Amino acid sequence: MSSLPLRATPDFRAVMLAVIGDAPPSRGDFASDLLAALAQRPRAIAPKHFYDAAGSALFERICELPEYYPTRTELALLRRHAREMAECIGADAEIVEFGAGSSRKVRLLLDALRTPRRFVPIDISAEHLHEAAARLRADYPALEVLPLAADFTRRLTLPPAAGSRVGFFPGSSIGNFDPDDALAFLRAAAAVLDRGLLIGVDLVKDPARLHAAYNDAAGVTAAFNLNLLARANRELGADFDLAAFDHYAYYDPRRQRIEMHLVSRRAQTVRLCGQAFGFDAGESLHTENSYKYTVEQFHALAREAGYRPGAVWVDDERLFSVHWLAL
Ligand code: AVJ
Repeated sequence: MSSLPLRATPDFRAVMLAVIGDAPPSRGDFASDLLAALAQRPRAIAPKHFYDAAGSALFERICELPEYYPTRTELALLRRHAREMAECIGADAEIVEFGAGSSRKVRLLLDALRTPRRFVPIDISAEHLHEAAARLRADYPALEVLPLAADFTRRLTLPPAAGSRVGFFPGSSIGNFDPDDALAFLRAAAAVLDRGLLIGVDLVKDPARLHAAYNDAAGVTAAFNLNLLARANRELGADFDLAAFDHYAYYDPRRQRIEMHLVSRRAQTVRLCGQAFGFDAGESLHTENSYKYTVEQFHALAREAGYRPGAVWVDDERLFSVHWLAL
């Protein structure tokens, strides 16, 4: 067993879930994180809690939006350069995907790889994960697929590798981590990987373009953000009035990050798990950061984490990058 000690707190249940790979991370995590988020100032909660079944479905819709360029740009890079990427990954690899979601992107890699030994998709959304794994098994009957329902931001235990282990972390989900946590994640991943990591990273660009990507005209990103409160109502019996909160997302060029918030439209009191929480008018719950990097900044971070940056693929508009980080 190799383990990825991202947080010092040993969490027996999370470890067992990761080993069994067959149960959702506990609803208790959401309850305790939301209670803690509401008790602190400023209020903030980790974006991983967006991804219940409804949130995962909303995220899939975000990926199709005309304003949301990352998914289609990264897919085009994977399509265009799959052979070079497969060359970096090498033969007989075990691909471990962090936050696999629909597992759509990895198909482009699998099609280009020589004798991939096993695919290990890890996702916090168990239902979503197992549906995607079943579809993959049907389409790749020769491939062993070992889904793990787990929260890879907490701690991760992997079964013994079936081949030379390579990480796949597309979508710029690394952008959800503060730079310190991104470094810790990259280091922890390096400890469980053999050959390296293929990772998608969103690039610094025109703030107006970034703003539009997180403020789409159809309101899907707003629904995705507000689903956090809907989830609390569904799962925890909270009484959030969704019409009393606004989706607010903006780019902070100094910190090179999008911030997403849920802002209270008026003074109100919300009940959750037998406790009452007051919101002032304009008070926010910070729900997500999405950091953007230049290629040079990301290379520096990767080097600090112990990787040797290799090839980097960037689209013509320089919107998005995919990096091979060798070990
Ligand atoms: C999945 C974290 C990469 O930051 O762009 C999309 C999530 N949030 N729209 C991102 C997200 C709002 C997404 N990541």
